[in-house]
Amino acid sequence: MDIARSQPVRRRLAVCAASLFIAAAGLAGCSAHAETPAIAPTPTASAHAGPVINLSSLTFHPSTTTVRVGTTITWRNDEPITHTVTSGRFEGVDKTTGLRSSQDPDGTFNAKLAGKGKTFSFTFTKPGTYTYYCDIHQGMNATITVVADSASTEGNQK
Ligand SMILES: [Cu+2]
Repeated sequence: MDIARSQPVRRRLAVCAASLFIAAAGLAGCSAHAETPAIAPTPTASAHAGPVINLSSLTFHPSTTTVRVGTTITWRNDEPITHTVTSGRFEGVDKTTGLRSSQDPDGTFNAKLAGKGKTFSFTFTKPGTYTYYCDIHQGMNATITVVADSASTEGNQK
């Protein structure tokens, strides 16, 4: 992949792409787990274990995830190559190839998973939309949506 091409050129396209991801996240939740238990009010300030996102076939699985605030997400590298889990904006994702044209880390998290079985966990303490990517592979682009405690979630609660 040509990192040198990573210029912050197409900001408007990126906004569109991010919106699509959000829409996709909402749709995905409708069918994934019909039997999601009701969300009971939880004691505040205690992080709880959330979904595991797998890194395999040069992709984040799933690429869109919605969790409740306070959830800890774990990423696990399932293949014998190095990936990163890097928060930040990515732009210009090609609809056909899935490859982005640029990336811009924001410093919220940045982990290198150097080989199969390596994991990284991060607890999301503020609602919002968090985009992230693998800074090595331009096709690895994903989004976490963190919703307020009172809202429903579509995450794979363990
Ligand atoms: Cu990668």
